[in-house]
Amino acid sequence: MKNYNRMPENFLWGGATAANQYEGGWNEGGKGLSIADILTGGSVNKERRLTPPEPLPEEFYPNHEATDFYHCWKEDIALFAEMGFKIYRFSISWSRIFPKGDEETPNEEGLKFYDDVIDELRKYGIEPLVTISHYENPLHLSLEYGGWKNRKLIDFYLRFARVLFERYKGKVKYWLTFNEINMLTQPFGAVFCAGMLDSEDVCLQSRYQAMHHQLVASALAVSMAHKIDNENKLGCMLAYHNGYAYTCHPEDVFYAQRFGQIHNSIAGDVHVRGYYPGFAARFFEENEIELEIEPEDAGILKNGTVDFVSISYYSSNCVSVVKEGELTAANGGENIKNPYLETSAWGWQIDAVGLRYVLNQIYDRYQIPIMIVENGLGAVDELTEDGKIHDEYRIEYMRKHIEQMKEAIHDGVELVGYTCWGCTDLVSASTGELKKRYGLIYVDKNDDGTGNFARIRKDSFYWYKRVIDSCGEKL
Ligand code: BGP
Repeated sequence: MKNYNRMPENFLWGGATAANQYEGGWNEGGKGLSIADILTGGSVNKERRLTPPEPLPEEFYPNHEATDFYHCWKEDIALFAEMGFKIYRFSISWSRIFPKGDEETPNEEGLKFYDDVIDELRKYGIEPLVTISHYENPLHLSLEYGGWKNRKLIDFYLRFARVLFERYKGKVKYWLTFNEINMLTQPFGAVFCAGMLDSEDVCLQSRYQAMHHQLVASALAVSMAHKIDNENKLGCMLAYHNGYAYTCHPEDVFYAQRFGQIHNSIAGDVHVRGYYPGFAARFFEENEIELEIEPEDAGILKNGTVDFVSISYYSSNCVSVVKEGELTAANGGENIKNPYLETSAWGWQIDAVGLRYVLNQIYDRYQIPIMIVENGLGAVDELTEDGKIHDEYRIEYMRKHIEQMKEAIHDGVELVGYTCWGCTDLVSASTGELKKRYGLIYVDKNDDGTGNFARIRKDSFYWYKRVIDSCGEKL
Protein backbone atom coordinates (compact mmCIF):
# COMPACT_ATOMS: atom_id res chain seq x y z
CA MET A 1 0.00 0.00 0.00
CA LYS A 2 1.15 3.50 -0.77
CA ASN A 3 2.72 5.46 2.11
CA TYR A 4 0.42 8.46 2.52
CA ASN A 5 2.49 9.71 5.40
CA ARG A 6 4.98 10.90 2.82
CA MET A 7 4.19 13.50 0.19
CA PRO A 8 5.00 12.60 -3.43
CA GLU A 9 8.76 12.72 -4.09
CA ASN A 10 8.37 15.47 -6.70
CA PHE A 11 6.18 17.61 -4.41
CA LEU A 12 7.03 21.30 -4.76
CA TRP A 13 7.86 22.54 -1.26
CA GLY A 14 8.69 26.18 -0.87
CA GLY A 15 7.73 29.66 0.22
CA ALA A 16 6.00 32.74 -1.17
CA THR A 17 6.39 36.51 -1.13
CA ALA A 18 5.22 39.57 -3.08
CA ALA A 19 7.34 42.43 -4.39
CA ASN A 20 5.48 45.31 -2.77
CA GLN A 21 5.58 43.67 0.66
CA TYR A 22 9.14 42.35 0.56
CA GLU A 23 11.48 44.11 -1.84
CA GLY A 24 11.60 47.69 -0.64
CA GLY A 25 13.82 49.72 -2.98
CA TRP A 26 10.62 51.58 -3.83
CA ASN A 27 12.42 54.41 -5.66
CA GLU A 28 15.55 52.59 -6.82
CA GLY A 29 16.59 51.15 -10.15
CA GLY A 30 14.26 53.36 -12.19
CA LYS A 31 11.15 51.99 -10.49
CA GLY A 32 7.98 54.10 -10.80
CA LEU A 33 5.39 54.62 -8.08
CA SER A 34 2.89 51.86 -7.56
CA ILE A 35 -0.37 52.14 -5.65
CA ALA A 36 1.23 50.20 -2.79
CA ASP A 37 3.82 52.96 -2.42
CA ILE A 38 1.26 55.57 -1.41
CA LEU A 39 -0.54 53.44 1.16
CA THR A 40 0.96 53.99 4.58
CA GLY A 41 0.95 51.45 7.38
CA GLY A 42 -2.62 50.70 8.35
CA SER A 43 -3.93 52.86 5.55
CA VAL A 44 -6.47 50.26 4.53
CA ASN A 45 -8.48 51.22 7.56
CA LYS A 46 -7.87 54.92 7.11
CA GLU A 47 -9.35 57.21 4.54
CA ARG A 48 -8.59 56.15 1.01
CA ARG A 49 -6.23 58.47 -0.86
CA LEU A 50 -7.33 59.49 -4.32
CA THR A 51 -4.08 61.08 -5.38
CA PRO A 52 -0.66 60.80 -3.76
CA PRO A 53 0.25 63.84 -1.71
CA GLU A 54 3.19 65.80 -3.18
CA PRO A 55 5.76 65.42 -1.83
CA LEU A 56 4.97 62.23 0.04
CA PRO A 57 4.74 63.05 3.73
CA GLU A 58 7.45 62.19 6.18
CA GLU A 59 5.42 59.43 7.83
CA PHE A 60 6.91 55.97 7.90
CA TYR A 61 5.94 53.66 5.08
CA PRO A 62 7.03 50.16 6.13
CA ASN A 63 6.76 48.89 2.57
CA HIS A 64 9.13 51.51 1.11
CA GLU A 65 12.03 49.54 2.49
CA ALA A 66 9.95 46.51 3.49
CA THR A 67 12.38 43.76 4.47
CA ASP A 68 14.87 44.72 1.80
CA PHE A 69 14.91 41.78 -0.57
CA TYR A 70 16.03 44.34 -3.16
CA HIS A 71 19.45 44.33 -1.51
CA CYS A 72 19.41 41.03 0.39
CA TRP A 73 18.22 38.69 -2.36
CA LYS A 74 21.42 36.66 -2.48
CA GLU A 75 21.44 36.02 1.24
CA ASP A 76 17.72 35.21 1.29
CA ILE A 77 17.86 32.80 -1.62
CA ALA A 78 20.78 31.02 0.07
CA LEU A 79 18.57 30.61 3.15
CA PHE A 80 15.72 29.24 1.01
CA ALA A 81 18.16 26.76 -0.49
CA GLU A 82 19.35 25.81 2.99
CA MET A 83 15.76 24.94 3.91
CA GLY A 84 15.61 22.78 0.80
CA PHE A 85 13.06 24.79 -1.20
CA LYS A 86 12.09 23.20 -4.49
CA ILE A 87 10.07 26.24 -5.56
CA TYR A 88 9.92 29.91 -4.65
CA ARG A 89 6.92 32.08 -5.43
CA PHE A 90 7.51 35.81 -5.87
CA SER A 91 5.97 38.61 -7.86
CA ILE A 92 7.57 40.90 -10.40
CA SER A 93 6.88 44.54 -9.66
CA TRP A 94 5.11 45.95 -12.69
CA SER A 95 6.31 49.48 -11.90
CA ARG A 96 9.93 48.29 -11.84
CA ILE A 97 9.58 47.07 -15.41
CA PHE A 98 7.17 49.70 -16.75
CA PRO A 99 7.47 52.62 -14.30
CA LYS A 100 4.25 54.23 -15.49
CA GLY A 101 2.65 51.14 -16.93
CA ASP A 102 1.83 52.49 -20.38
CA GLU A 103 5.30 52.96 -21.90
CA GLU A 104 6.39 51.18 -25.07
CA THR A 105 9.74 49.94 -23.77
CA PRO A 106 10.63 48.32 -20.47
CA ASN A 107 13.12 49.54 -17.89
CA GLU A 108 16.23 47.44 -18.42
CA GLU A 109 17.52 48.03 -14.89
CA GLY A 110 14.33 46.59 -13.44
CA LEU A 111 14.59 43.49 -15.60
CA LYS A 112 18.24 43.05 -14.64
CA PHE A 113 17.21 42.73 -10.98
CA TYR A 114 14.89 39.82 -11.78
CA ASP A 115 17.44 38.25 -14.15
CA ASP A 116 19.77 37.99 -11.17
CA VAL A 117 17.09 36.65 -8.82
CA ILE A 118 15.98 34.00 -11.31
CA ASP A 119 19.53 32.93 -12.16
CA GLU A 120 20.36 32.65 -8.47
CA LEU A 121 17.30 30.47 -7.84
CA ARG A 122 18.21 28.23 -10.74
CA LYS A 123 21.76 27.95 -9.45
CA TYR A 124 20.28 26.15 -6.41
CA GLY A 125 17.79 24.18 -8.48
CA ILE A 126 14.85 26.15 -7.10
CA GLU A 127 11.95 26.46 -9.53
CA PRO A 128 10.68 30.07 -9.81
CA LEU A 129 6.91 30.59 -9.61
CA VAL A 130 6.17 34.11 -10.79
CA THR A 131 3.06 36.08 -9.92
CA ILE A 132 2.70 38.61 -12.71
CA SER A 133 0.46 40.97 -10.76
CA HIS A 134 0.31 40.92 -6.96
CA TYR A 135 -1.63 43.84 -5.44
CA GLU A 136 0.49 46.37 -7.23
CA ASN A 137 -0.48 48.41 -10.24
CA PRO A 138 1.64 51.29 -11.44
CA LEU A 139 0.07 54.37 -9.87
CA HIS A 140 -0.05 56.17 -13.21
CA LEU A 141 -2.52 53.58 -14.51
CA SER A 142 -4.83 54.50 -11.64
CA LEU A 143 -4.51 58.24 -12.01
CA GLU A 144 -4.62 58.39 -15.79
CA TYR A 145 -6.97 55.52 -16.64
CA GLY A 146 -8.88 54.86 -13.42
CA GLY A 147 -7.46 51.37 -12.90
CA TRP A 148 -8.84 48.07 -14.14
CA LYS A 149 -12.40 49.16 -14.84
CA ASN A 150 -10.81 50.61 -17.95
CA ARG A 151 -10.36 48.02 -20.70
CA LYS A 152 -7.18 49.71 -21.89
CA LEU A 153 -5.32 48.10 -19.00
CA ILE A 154 -5.60 44.73 -20.72
CA ASP A 155 -3.13 45.84 -23.39
CA PHE A 156 -0.69 47.37 -20.90
CA TYR A 157 -0.77 44.18 -18.84
CA LEU A 158 -0.18 42.03 -21.91
CA ARG A 159 2.79 44.15 -22.94
CA PHE A 160 4.27 43.58 -19.49
CA ALA A 161 3.48 39.86 -19.58
CA ARG A 162 5.03 39.44 -23.04
CA VAL A 163 8.29 40.99 -21.86
CA LEU A 164 8.41 38.49 -18.99
CA PHE A 165 7.47 35.41 -21.04
CA GLU A 166 10.06 36.22 -23.70
CA ARG A 167 12.84 37.22 -21.35
CA TYR A 168 12.43 34.24 -19.02
CA LYS A 169 11.66 31.62 -21.64
CA GLY A 170 13.29 28.38 -20.54
CA LYS A 171 14.02 29.79 -17.08
CA VAL A 172 10.56 30.26 -15.60
CA LYS A 173 7.93 27.61 -16.22
CA TYR A 174 5.29 28.34 -13.56
CA TRP A 175 3.27 31.56 -13.68
CA LEU A 176 0.25 33.02 -11.89
CA THR A 177 -1.61 35.71 -13.81
CA PHE A 178 -3.22 37.67 -10.93
CA ASN A 179 -2.91 37.30 -7.19
CA GLU A 180 -6.26 36.62 -5.47
CA ILE A 181 -8.33 37.91 -8.39
CA ASN A 182 -11.50 37.04 -6.46
CA MET A 183 -10.69 39.60 -3.78
CA LEU A 184 -12.53 41.84 -6.21
CA THR A 185 -15.71 40.40 -4.72
CA GLN A 186 -14.75 42.35 -1.57
CA PRO A 187 -14.60 46.16 -1.25
CA PHE A 188 -10.92 45.74 -0.27
CA GLY A 189 -10.18 44.57 -3.81
CA ALA A 190 -11.07 47.85 -5.53
CA VAL A 191 -7.72 49.37 -4.56
CA PHE A 192 -5.56 46.30 -4.02
CA CYS A 193 -6.53 44.18 -7.00
CA ALA A 194 -7.67 46.79 -9.45
CA GLY A 195 -5.88 50.03 -8.54
CA MET A 196 -9.20 51.89 -8.51
CA LEU A 197 -8.59 54.75 -6.09
CA ASP A 198 -11.83 56.61 -6.61
CA SER A 199 -14.11 55.81 -3.67
CA GLU A 200 -17.08 55.44 -6.05
CA ASP A 201 -15.36 52.45 -7.59
CA VAL A 202 -15.88 50.39 -4.47
CA CYS A 203 -19.30 49.63 -6.02
CA LEU A 204 -20.07 46.16 -7.37
CA GLN A 205 -20.38 47.44 -10.94
CA SER A 206 -16.77 48.71 -11.08
CA ARG A 207 -15.36 45.76 -9.20
CA TYR A 208 -16.96 43.11 -11.41
CA GLN A 209 -16.13 45.08 -14.56
CA ALA A 210 -12.51 45.21 -13.39
CA MET A 211 -12.62 41.48 -12.69
CA HIS A 212 -13.96 40.80 -16.17
CA HIS A 213 -11.09 42.79 -17.70
CA GLN A 214 -8.58 40.89 -15.58
CA LEU A 215 -10.14 37.56 -16.56
CA VAL A 216 -9.85 38.51 -20.23
CA ALA A 217 -6.26 39.72 -19.67
CA SER A 218 -5.46 36.48 -17.86
CA ALA A 219 -6.88 34.31 -20.64
CA LEU A 220 -4.94 36.25 -23.28
CA ALA A 221 -1.78 35.92 -21.19
CA VAL A 222 -2.30 32.16 -20.87
CA SER A 223 -2.66 31.78 -24.63
CA MET A 224 0.37 34.02 -25.21
CA ALA A 225 2.54 32.12 -22.73
CA HIS A 226 1.64 28.76 -24.25
CA LYS A 227 2.47 30.06 -27.71
CA ILE A 228 5.85 31.47 -26.62
CA ASP A 229 6.83 28.25 -24.87
CA ASN A 230 4.61 25.20 -24.67
CA GLU A 231 6.44 24.12 -21.52
CA ASN A 232 4.85 27.05 -19.65
CA LYS A 233 2.31 26.20 -16.94
CA LEU A 234 -0.12 28.94 -16.07
CA GLY A 235 -2.24 29.07 -12.95
CA CYS A 236 -5.00 31.19 -11.52
CA MET A 237 -4.85 32.28 -7.89
CA LEU A 238 -7.91 32.40 -5.66
CA ALA A 239 -8.18 33.62 -2.08
CA TYR A 240 -10.24 30.64 -1.09
CA HIS A 241 -13.30 31.73 0.87
CA ASN A 242 -14.46 28.91 3.10
CA GLY A 243 -17.81 29.94 4.59
CA TYR A 244 -19.62 27.23 6.55
CA ALA A 245 -23.35 27.40 7.18
CA TYR A 246 -23.70 28.61 10.74
CA THR A 247 -26.79 26.45 11.32
CA CYS A 248 -28.31 23.44 9.56
CA HIS A 249 -31.37 25.49 8.60
CA PRO A 250 -31.73 24.84 4.86
CA GLU A 251 -31.68 28.57 4.15
CA ASP A 252 -28.29 28.81 5.84
CA VAL A 253 -26.99 25.79 3.98
CA PHE A 254 -28.11 27.28 0.70
CA TYR A 255 -26.67 30.66 1.60
CA ALA A 256 -23.30 29.07 2.35
CA GLN A 257 -23.38 27.43 -1.06
CA ARG A 258 -24.21 30.72 -2.76
CA PHE A 259 -21.48 32.46 -0.77
CA GLY A 260 -18.90 30.02 -2.14
CA GLN A 261 -20.31 30.24 -5.66
CA ILE A 262 -19.97 34.00 -5.71
CA HIS A 263 -16.67 34.41 -3.90
CA ASN A 264 -14.79 31.43 -5.34
CA SER A 265 -16.50 29.99 -8.37
CA ILE A 266 -17.30 32.99 -10.56
CA ALA A 267 -13.60 33.78 -11.04
CA GLY A 268 -12.53 30.14 -10.68
CA ASP A 269 -14.92 28.85 -13.32
CA VAL A 270 -13.98 31.50 -15.86
CA HIS A 271 -10.29 30.75 -15.32
CA VAL A 272 -10.61 26.97 -15.41
CA ARG A 273 -13.66 26.28 -17.60
CA GLY A 274 -13.52 29.39 -19.76
CA TYR A 275 -17.03 30.71 -19.13
CA TYR A 276 -19.17 32.31 -16.44
CA PRO A 277 -21.22 29.81 -14.41
CA GLY A 278 -25.03 29.91 -14.56
CA PHE A 279 -25.55 31.50 -11.16
CA ALA A 280 -23.37 34.49 -12.14
CA ALA A 281 -26.10 35.79 -14.46
CA ARG A 282 -28.63 35.84 -11.64
CA PHE A 283 -26.16 37.42 -9.22
CA PHE A 284 -25.33 40.16 -11.75
CA GLU A 285 -29.00 40.74 -12.48
CA GLU A 286 -30.04 40.95 -8.84
CA ASN A 287 -27.27 43.38 -8.08
CA GLU A 288 -27.77 45.51 -11.17
CA ILE A 289 -24.33 44.74 -12.48
CA GLU A 290 -24.19 45.23 -16.22
CA LEU A 291 -20.90 44.02 -17.56
CA GLU A 292 -19.52 45.45 -20.75
CA ILE A 293 -18.46 42.32 -22.57
CA GLU A 294 -17.00 42.48 -26.08
CA PRO A 295 -18.18 39.92 -28.67
CA GLU A 296 -14.71 38.36 -28.84
CA ASP A 297 -14.48 37.81 -25.07
CA ALA A 298 -16.27 34.46 -25.01
CA GLY A 299 -13.71 32.97 -27.41
CA ILE A 300 -10.79 34.53 -25.55
CA LEU A 301 -11.93 33.06 -22.24
CA LYS A 302 -12.56 29.65 -23.75
CA ASN A 303 -9.12 29.51 -25.34
CA GLY A 304 -7.17 30.79 -22.35
CA THR A 305 -7.98 28.33 -19.59
CA VAL A 306 -5.35 27.70 -16.92
CA ASP A 307 -3.22 24.60 -16.39
CA PHE A 308 -3.55 24.53 -12.62
CA VAL A 309 -5.42 26.19 -9.76
CA SER A 310 -3.62 27.86 -6.91
CA ILE A 311 -5.09 29.15 -3.68
CA SER A 312 -4.31 31.08 -0.56
CA TYR A 313 -5.83 29.49 2.52
CA TYR A 314 -5.52 30.84 6.04
CA SER A 315 -8.83 30.37 7.81
CA SER A 316 -12.55 29.70 7.57
CA ASN A 317 -15.68 31.55 8.64
CA CYS A 318 -19.35 30.94 9.17
CA VAL A 319 -22.15 32.60 7.24
CA SER A 320 -25.83 32.82 8.07
CA VAL A 321 -29.13 34.34 7.03
CA VAL A 322 -31.13 32.80 9.83
CA LYS A 323 -31.73 34.30 13.24
CA GLU A 324 -33.60 32.43 15.95
CA GLY A 325 -34.99 30.06 13.36
CA GLU A 326 -36.25 32.84 11.10
CA LEU A 327 -34.92 33.88 7.73
CA THR A 328 -33.50 37.39 7.90
CA ALA A 329 -32.58 39.70 5.02
CA ALA A 330 -30.47 38.23 2.23
CA ASN A 331 -26.81 39.22 2.49
CA GLY A 332 -27.00 38.30 6.12
CA GLY A 333 -24.16 37.63 8.47
CA GLU A 334 -20.76 36.77 7.15
CA ASN A 335 -17.58 36.36 9.18
CA ILE A 336 -19.51 34.82 12.05
CA LYS A 337 -17.29 33.24 14.66
CA ASN A 338 -17.15 29.47 14.69
CA PRO A 339 -17.36 28.25 18.30
CA TYR A 340 -15.22 25.21 17.50
CA LEU A 341 -12.18 27.11 16.27
CA GLU A 342 -9.39 29.13 17.81
CA THR A 343 -8.26 32.39 16.31
CA SER A 344 -4.92 34.03 15.55
CA ALA A 345 -3.91 37.26 17.27
CA TRP A 346 -5.53 39.06 14.32
CA GLY A 347 -8.82 37.21 14.75
CA TRP A 348 -8.34 34.82 11.82
CA GLN A 349 -9.97 31.49 12.67
CA ILE A 350 -7.57 28.58 12.41
CA ASP A 351 -9.06 25.60 10.60
CA ALA A 352 -6.71 22.94 9.28
CA VAL A 353 -9.47 20.44 8.46
CA GLY A 354 -11.05 23.21 6.41
CA LEU A 355 -8.01 22.99 4.13
CA ARG A 356 -8.78 19.33 3.38
CA TYR A 357 -12.40 20.30 2.80
CA VAL A 358 -11.59 23.02 0.27
CA LEU A 359 -8.96 20.93 -1.53
CA ASN A 360 -11.58 18.24 -2.05
CA GLN A 361 -14.14 20.81 -3.13
CA ILE A 362 -11.82 22.38 -5.70
CA TYR A 363 -10.64 19.07 -7.08
CA ASP A 364 -14.17 17.73 -7.37
CA ARG A 365 -15.09 20.82 -9.37
CA TYR A 366 -12.09 21.18 -11.66
CA GLN A 367 -9.96 18.01 -11.72
CA ILE A 368 -6.75 19.82 -12.52
CA PRO A 369 -3.58 20.08 -10.35
CA ILE A 370 -3.74 22.33 -7.30
CA MET A 371 -1.02 24.30 -5.54
CA ILE A 372 -1.38 25.96 -2.16
CA VAL A 373 0.62 29.13 -2.74
CA GLU A 374 -0.17 30.89 0.55
CA ASN A 375 -0.75 29.52 4.02
CA GLY A 376 0.72 30.43 7.37
CA LEU A 377 0.26 32.16 10.68
CA GLY A 378 0.62 35.91 11.16
CA ALA A 379 1.89 36.41 14.71
CA VAL A 380 3.97 38.69 16.89
CA ASP A 381 7.39 37.07 17.30
CA GLU A 382 9.68 37.73 20.17
CA LEU A 383 13.41 37.87 19.77
CA THR A 384 14.70 36.24 22.95
CA GLU A 385 17.88 37.18 24.77
CA ASP A 386 19.71 34.27 23.22
CA GLY A 387 18.97 35.85 19.81
CA LYS A 388 16.38 33.21 18.84
CA ILE A 389 12.71 33.06 17.93
CA HIS A 390 10.85 30.17 19.49
CA ASP A 391 7.77 30.10 17.27
CA GLU A 392 6.20 26.81 18.31
CA TYR A 393 2.75 28.30 17.51
CA ARG A 394 3.73 28.70 13.84
CA ILE A 395 5.12 25.17 13.68
CA GLU A 396 1.90 23.88 15.20
CA TYR A 397 -0.19 25.76 12.63
CA MET A 398 1.84 24.49 9.70
CA ARG A 399 2.05 20.93 11.05
CA LYS A 400 -1.73 20.67 11.29
CA HIS A 401 -2.23 22.05 7.80
CA ILE A 402 0.37 19.75 6.25
CA GLU A 403 -1.27 16.76 7.98
CA GLN A 404 -4.51 17.70 6.24
CA MET A 405 -2.71 18.06 2.92
CA LYS A 406 -1.65 14.43 3.28
CA GLU A 407 -5.26 13.45 3.95
CA ALA A 408 -6.36 15.33 0.85
CA ILE A 409 -3.78 13.54 -1.29
CA HIS A 410 -5.04 10.24 0.14
CA ASP A 411 -8.55 11.43 -0.82
CA GLY A 412 -7.29 11.56 -4.39
CA VAL A 413 -6.68 15.28 -4.72
CA GLU A 414 -3.88 16.15 -7.12
CA LEU A 415 -2.02 18.54 -4.84
CA VAL A 416 1.37 19.33 -6.37
CA GLY A 417 2.92 22.09 -4.26
CA TYR A 418 2.90 24.15 -1.10
CA THR A 419 4.53 27.56 -0.69
CA CYS A 420 4.03 28.94 2.79
CA TRP A 421 3.31 32.65 2.90
CA GLY A 422 5.97 35.16 3.81
CA CYS A 423 8.77 32.65 4.21
CA THR A 424 10.88 35.64 5.20
CA ASP A 425 9.16 38.28 7.35
CA LEU A 426 7.54 41.00 5.28
CA VAL A 427 4.92 43.75 5.44
CA SER A 428 1.31 42.68 5.98
CA ALA A 429 -1.03 43.44 3.09
CA SER A 430 -4.13 44.14 5.15
CA THR A 431 -2.57 46.11 8.00
CA GLY A 432 0.58 47.57 6.43
CA GLU A 433 2.54 46.47 9.50
CA LEU A 434 5.77 44.60 10.00
CA LYS A 435 4.75 43.26 13.37
CA LYS A 436 2.36 40.75 11.81
CA ARG A 437 5.04 38.23 10.90
CA TYR A 438 4.67 35.02 8.92
CA GLY A 439 8.32 34.19 8.31
CA LEU A 440 10.45 31.19 9.00
CA ILE A 441 13.25 33.74 8.74
CA TYR A 442 13.07 36.71 11.08
CA VAL A 443 14.05 40.14 9.79
CA ASP A 444 15.25 42.71 12.27
CA LYS A 445 13.03 45.60 11.22
CA ASN A 446 10.13 47.17 13.11
CA ASP A 447 7.16 49.42 12.54
CA ASP A 448 8.93 52.38 14.16
CA GLY A 449 11.68 52.11 11.56
CA THR A 450 14.28 50.56 13.90
CA GLY A 451 16.27 47.48 12.98
CA ASN A 452 19.16 46.61 10.73
CA PHE A 453 17.60 44.01 8.41
CA ALA A 454 19.62 41.16 9.93
CA ARG A 455 18.23 37.74 9.03
CA ILE A 456 17.72 35.21 11.85
CA ARG A 457 16.58 31.62 11.46
CA LYS A 458 13.49 30.98 13.60
CA ASP A 459 12.79 27.57 15.18
CA SER A 460 10.29 27.06 12.36
CA PHE A 461 13.15 27.36 9.85
CA TYR A 462 14.83 24.22 11.19
CA TRP A 463 11.50 22.47 11.51
CA TYR A 464 10.48 23.20 7.89
CA LYS A 465 13.91 22.08 6.65
CA ARG A 466 13.32 18.71 8.34
CA VAL A 467 9.83 18.50 6.88
CA ILE A 468 11.16 19.07 3.37
CA ASP A 469 14.12 16.69 3.89
CA SER A 470 11.73 13.94 4.95
CA CYS A 471 9.20 14.77 2.25
CA GLY A 472 6.62 15.64 4.84
CA GLU A 473 7.11 12.54 6.96
CA LYS A 474 8.73 14.20 9.97
CA LEU A 475 6.23 16.75 11.13
C1 BGP B 1 -3.13 37.46 1.00
C2 BGP B 1 -2.23 38.24 0.11
C3 BGP B 1 -0.85 38.41 0.60
C4 BGP B 1 -0.66 38.35 2.08
C5 BGP B 1 -1.60 37.44 2.82
C6 BGP B 1 -1.63 37.61 4.32
O1 BGP B 1 -4.41 37.98 0.90
O2 BGP B 1 -2.13 37.67 -1.17
O3 BGP B 1 -0.28 39.50 -0.06
O4 BGP B 1 -0.30 39.50 2.67
O5 BGP B 1 -2.89 37.52 2.36
O6 BGP B 1 -2.43 38.70 4.67
P1 BGP B 1 -1.95 39.83 5.64
O7 BGP B 1 -0.64 40.31 5.13
O8 BGP B 1 -2.98 40.86 5.58
O9 BGP B 1 -1.84 39.20 6.98
